[in-house]
Amino acid sequence: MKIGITCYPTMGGSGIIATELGLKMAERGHDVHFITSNTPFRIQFHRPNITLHQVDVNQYAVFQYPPYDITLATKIAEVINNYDLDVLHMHYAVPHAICGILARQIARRDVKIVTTLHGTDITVLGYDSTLREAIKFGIEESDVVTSVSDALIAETKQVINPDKEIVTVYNFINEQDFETCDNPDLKRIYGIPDDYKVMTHVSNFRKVKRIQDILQTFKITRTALKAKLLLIGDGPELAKMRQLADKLGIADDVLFIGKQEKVAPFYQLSDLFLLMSEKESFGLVLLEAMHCGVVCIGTRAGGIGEVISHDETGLLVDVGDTETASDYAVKLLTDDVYYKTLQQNMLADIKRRFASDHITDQYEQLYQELIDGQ
Ligand code: GMT
Repeated sequence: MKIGITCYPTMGGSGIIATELGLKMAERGHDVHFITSNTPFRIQFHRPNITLHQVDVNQYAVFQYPPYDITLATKIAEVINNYDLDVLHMHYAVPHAICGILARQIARRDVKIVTTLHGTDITVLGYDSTLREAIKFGIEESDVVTSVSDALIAETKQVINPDKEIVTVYNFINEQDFETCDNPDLKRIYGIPDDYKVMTHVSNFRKVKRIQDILQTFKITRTALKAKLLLIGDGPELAKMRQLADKLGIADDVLFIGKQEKVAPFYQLSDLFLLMSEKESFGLVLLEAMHCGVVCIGTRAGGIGEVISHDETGLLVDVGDTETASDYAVKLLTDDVYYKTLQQNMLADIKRRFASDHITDQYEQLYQELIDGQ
């Protein structure tokens, strides 16, 4: 198959999924074309059946805003025609699905469009009346629409109500990048004493991640045991959260690590991972942490409850419930038998439900059925 992929190529979960899926498809012998504003950050070396097409948006005085969407659609149309694409896989309904639909019209070719909903296009933009109809159009005009969780499908129906069936295809990770192993050296490099437990969070520090709840949970947990909190990533809330760590009197035990290209070593030195978001369609970081053997506490928001089964493969709390989160943290970090039970269940469960080959099979079948006209 000849597959075109458009995503935001920076370090977000949607860009990671789009890139890893493209790499898996290329491994299976398909021709993969990334049509993006930058090289997807996980593609660091050349592979024969992957072609990168960069979208350069020119700025002209006549435009108040650079026309990214139209330039992208034009580029996609060019790639459709030059490489005779069979399928376009667009990540995000706006703008990418709409750019794909426009590109198909510009190219005047019957290329099939698969759109994956990742969350923000529904859970944030879907509530914006200036975009809702465009999102609906992008969904309805795609040939197949997938969502990264059942919860996101439910919210899409409630907010957008499109006349379109949406199927859940869960996220996956490249297993080789997230192996379970100890990393005592890194613990030492960061000055973390051996007898300290390590709690970790990774995100883009958007408001929806509720980093304040992670700090609060840590503050309570820390009264019961020796622990450090690693906060990895950068984003709009970072400066405020540094101030909050000071205000809560926990700054000495909170390490703001910043944005990291390779996060696996940080999971490998962690004992617990926290994701306390108020909106989260899936939570790819949970899968990453779990693969490295770290048991997670998440909120009952969006699709987190589809990744973690409460009291079986991890623990869930209501959004904002930092008291229960810290009770759970103390239990996990002091009861080794309980920790190991959840860890074993978790490792078996993710292998069964989120294996990269299993998820790639599902996308490959969707592409093939579209091409075969089923
Ligand atoms: O979480 C973010 O803010 C980044 C965002 C993105 O565009 O990459 O992540 C979304 O897509 C990921 C991949 O499907 C999901 O794992 C994240 O849960 C989802 N984020 C939200 O729903 C807030």
